[in-house]
Amino acid sequence: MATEEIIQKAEALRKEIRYHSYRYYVLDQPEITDYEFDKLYRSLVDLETKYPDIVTNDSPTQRVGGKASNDFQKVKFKKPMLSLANAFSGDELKAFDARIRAGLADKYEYITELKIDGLSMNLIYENGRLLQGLTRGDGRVGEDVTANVKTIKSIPLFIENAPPYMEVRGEVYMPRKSFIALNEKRDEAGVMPFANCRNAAAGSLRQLDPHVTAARHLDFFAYALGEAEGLDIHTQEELLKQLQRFHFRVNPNYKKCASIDEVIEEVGRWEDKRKSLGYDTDGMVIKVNDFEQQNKLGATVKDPKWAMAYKYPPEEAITQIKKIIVTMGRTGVLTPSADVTPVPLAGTIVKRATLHNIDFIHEKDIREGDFVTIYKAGEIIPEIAGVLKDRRSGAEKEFEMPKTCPVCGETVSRPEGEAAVRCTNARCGGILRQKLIHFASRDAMNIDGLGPAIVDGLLAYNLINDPADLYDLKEDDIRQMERMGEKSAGNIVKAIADSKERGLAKLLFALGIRFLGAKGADILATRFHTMENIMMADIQHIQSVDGMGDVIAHSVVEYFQDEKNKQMISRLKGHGVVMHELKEEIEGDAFLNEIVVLTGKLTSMGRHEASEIIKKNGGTTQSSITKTTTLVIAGEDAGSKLEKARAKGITVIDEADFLKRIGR
Ligand code: 1X8
Repeated sequence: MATEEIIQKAEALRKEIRYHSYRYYVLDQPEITDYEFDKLYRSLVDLETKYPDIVTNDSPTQRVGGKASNDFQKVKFKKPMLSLANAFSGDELKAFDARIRAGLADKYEYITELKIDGLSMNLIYENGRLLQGLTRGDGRVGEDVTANVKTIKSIPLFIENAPPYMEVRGEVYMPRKSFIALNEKRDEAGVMPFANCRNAAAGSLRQLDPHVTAARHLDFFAYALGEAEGLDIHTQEELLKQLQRFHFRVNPNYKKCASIDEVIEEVGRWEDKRKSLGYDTDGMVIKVNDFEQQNKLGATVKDPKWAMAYKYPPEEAITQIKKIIVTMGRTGVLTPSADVTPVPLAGTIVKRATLHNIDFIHEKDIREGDFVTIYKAGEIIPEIAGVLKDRRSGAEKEFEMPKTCPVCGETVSRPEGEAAVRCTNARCGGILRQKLIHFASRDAMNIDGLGPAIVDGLLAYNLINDPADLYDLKEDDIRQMERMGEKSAGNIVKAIADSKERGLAKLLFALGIRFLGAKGADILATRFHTMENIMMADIQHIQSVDGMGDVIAHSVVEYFQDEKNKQMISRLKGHGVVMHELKEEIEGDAFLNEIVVLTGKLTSMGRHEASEIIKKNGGTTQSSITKTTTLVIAGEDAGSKLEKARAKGITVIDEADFLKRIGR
């Protein structure tokens, strides 16, 4: 049984974790390192595992869990979730303003906010605890997606000093980076990609398994209240500030405007600027600021009369498909894409658009020679929205996937239930080429200079058959390649040798195991420490790790069951490629949890060496002094950083102290 002391300890840990999650996920200003955060989190998990009866529903450990329900319960809203009337021009905004002026005797102000392209959500909090998350549904009745909403890390599960009952409304969305990464994975897996961030967010919220939702990295902006008791708020501006005090993420790009002309100016100011945000917006929302005035204006059955959505025109272009070509990804997937007549779109000249897979082509009935509308998914990836069929001449050509691999000529296969066509020839040069490029890429083994051109050369000269062969290469081998000087050959050999030290996480990612991304590789490395441990782990074991789904677990185990892969790992090991997690290479704790800035010149060693020593002794280094810095090491001629550290009251030590600490 848990004593009162243990219950208190768990509560204190939860409070601390809640605070640091808020710093990290909402403010994007962490005060502690990931390492320290993980330690805190782990202490709570350990305590709750030991005393299961102390687990609370709002514990930060309970974000991903709950049973997969096979339907989403319908729940009626206390206050309907209305939609917004749309405006498409300055004149329509002026007409809106004229209606407001006619409806109000007094002066009024507007607030403009970005319109986030996601899904509206109603979050119900009782005594500060998140009780339910409901989608908008038809506006009167929503769907209960609580288990999935809880996986969104910036949504508080518990709010301090909250009123007894409150509904917070806002938008669940998928950041562009997450969207692009998700679609890349879906393409590789032969699953239909999502057309845009909004569809991806919707699909992710409607998952039956919250683990899947958790892996999708959704986020949330709060901007309104539903039914609420005991809050004394009078304007939208006050509400946004109060929501921030409740630790919600509130989009910072709101502005109070004294007139509709100011509103129109603000709307114009964001038309281009919005494209550089990390998430999709499709317009701006204009609201009368004062709540009493909002009430006075009232609502129609559908929309409030005190607010309006200004919609930006979607950016599209029309172009013609010259040819459909097929390229190969690193797992052997053959991906069709359309070479189009170059056309400017949203700041770049688009020459090619992905077609994903053959099902996508059939669904949209895309043919060579077709005129098509293109747009940029997540503002980046050129996609085909649809075909202009009335512009067909009859000369368009239907496309078929090749029956043989365009690289090696072997028969390709399309696994049942998948949209992807793959080359399964293990010796296919196309797969090997992609594998090698991936292996050497920056987030993998980071082999400087080993790009596609050099890989092509190495393959053409028959110098390598798999990544392990890279470590056998001698300068002379490389020098036989055309246009390869002595110096660059030497540099490549050195860069390859340097890459041996990247550590387990990078190596795992570099292997190109299906579905295992950089983040997943990190998680595995942290959890299992050595390659040997991972190779011995079974599916259940890997699946039990937070962040590892069933699909990744299967894929990892399958990879290491393959004899050829095992042999390659063993050869990599033979070459001295580091096979363990680097963070584990701790020599001492002289700088445990310290965040260190080095400044000035050290006489006994270089900066890089010093920084390695700090890391091996439990610390991390930063290049400049921030709020999180805990220690400054000042060498000779330390300048402004030293002054800054002193002014901030940060501990400063000199080189002699530094050497003493590490026992030299
Ligand atoms: C929808 C949205 C609103 C806001 C932002 N994004 C949206 N998608 C906002 O008010 N900041 S309001 C709204 C609605 O009322 N339907």
